[in-house]
Amino acid sequence: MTSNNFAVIGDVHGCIDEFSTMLDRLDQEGVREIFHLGDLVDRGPDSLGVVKLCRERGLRGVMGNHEWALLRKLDSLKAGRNKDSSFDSELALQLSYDAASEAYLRSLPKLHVDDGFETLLVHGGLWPNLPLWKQPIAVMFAQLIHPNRPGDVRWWKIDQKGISEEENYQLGYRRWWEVTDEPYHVIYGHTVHDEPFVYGRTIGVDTGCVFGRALTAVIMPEKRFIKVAAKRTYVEK
Ligand SMILES: [Mn+2]
Repeated sequence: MTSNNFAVIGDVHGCIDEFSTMLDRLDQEGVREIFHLGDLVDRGPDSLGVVKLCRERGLRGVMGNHEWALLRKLDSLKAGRNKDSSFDSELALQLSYDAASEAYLRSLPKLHVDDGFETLLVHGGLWPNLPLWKQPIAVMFAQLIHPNRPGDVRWWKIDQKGISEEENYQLGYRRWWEVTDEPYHVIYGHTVHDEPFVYGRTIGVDTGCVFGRALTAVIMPEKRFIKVAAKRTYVEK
């Protein structure tokens, strides 16, 4: 039986086994359509296998910061500027031999809006007081954001410069989901939560599969969570 709902899967990061198990589970649920939230690639065992499965299954989704970095790396390699980015060259090289997967990743938008279900998908997060069409590329990176400075992000907890969350708060940064004014439901990944995290109308579904925890999907509009436990710890957090 097919119903009029849809499912959104959190960050897969190359965890092909858990991803295919999840697709089977969602098929059993009879959801109308399955979406992903980006960060399909990198860190885990089979990044391109995951992209291939997305293509074959016709999944739609949004771009994550790891796809963005991978494509930038590929662009650098093609232009003969290998030193532009620290991203794994091996994966970029593999992608360069798979035109269909490259095209699929390049086609991913930074936001997906479903007006019927009043739901928005984004990998990282949003800035308040900014229309969707003005949201920066950094929506793929958002965790702590500066609400008045679109594009200005810091990592949650400890950022790349070793600055604590408390110090970042003193500088005006906030967890994006605490300051969003988006009226639709916002489903996001990127920030690893221990459990699926509902705050206001935001729903975080990255539960750290590649770190040995679980792959999570949410079925909308019921807000029902489906979890597939990680088979093992692929990388240490
Ligand atoms: Mn991410």
